Amino acid sequence: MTLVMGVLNVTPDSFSDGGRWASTDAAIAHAIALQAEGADLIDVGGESTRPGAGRVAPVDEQARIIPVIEELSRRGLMISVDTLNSSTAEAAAAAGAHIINDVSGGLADPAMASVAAATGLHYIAMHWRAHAQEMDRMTHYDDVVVDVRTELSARVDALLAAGMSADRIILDPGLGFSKVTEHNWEILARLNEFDQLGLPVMIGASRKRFVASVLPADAQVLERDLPTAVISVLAAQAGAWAVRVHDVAGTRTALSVLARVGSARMDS
Ligand code: PMM
Repeated sequence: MTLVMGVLNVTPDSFSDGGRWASTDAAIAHAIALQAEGADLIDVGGESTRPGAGRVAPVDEQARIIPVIEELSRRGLMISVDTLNSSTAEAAAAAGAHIINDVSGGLADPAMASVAAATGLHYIAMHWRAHAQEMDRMTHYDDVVVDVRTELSARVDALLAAGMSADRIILDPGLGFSKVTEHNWEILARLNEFDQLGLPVMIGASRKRFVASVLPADAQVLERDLPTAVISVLAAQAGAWAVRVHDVAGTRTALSVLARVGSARMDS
């Protein structure tokens, strides 16, 4: 069963929810609502990674997210921490996070691999080439799936060398990160080719720009939730470990269709 990871961006500048959850109490309330809608995991982030976004100092990032993680952990929610910084990963682990979600796969902070290994937590390594300011200039691939796979494999080697056990690593091809629209669709079309790496794979398509390529030009960001839910079903069908989404309720409904068809197939 594919897990549903609900996005909780505790940032004033997140592109898709306008920073509505920027205060601690509002963030906690939103996380609890996401859990009630069926999120298996809450992904708590304090630094926006949208194209062009500036960096946030780790101390500010931690001020935003650590109180949220402490409270959610106290309430028994499963939490991943979306961070590029080893100091934040370490603080989040101490605050009760269960998974480190590093969109740079350890490239942004040279200390991340060893710090993450020492926490003993699971670690999501996403495909990444550069920070948000530069990533749209780094979109050359000979074959996007082969190249992303090769670059992820190098990250796995670095994580293993830093002492992380393979059974704690989850991979993510990084839709929208240093990818033009067609790259993202091609990765989705060929998701099964990531099976060769022998590790769980998760997908984050939610509300990204490439998703809008199936919508009218004047569509609003929230209209991306329907195509996102379809992508989540396709990813689940391809065996994805998890999907990272803003619209948890819609994703749950979409995945229920897949589950019903699957059980009807087994019964027949
Ligand atoms: N995308 C964003 C942030 N974190 N983490 C993983 N593992 N995979 C993703 O695709 C991913 C991520 C950017 O989206 P947001 O700004 O809506 O949070």
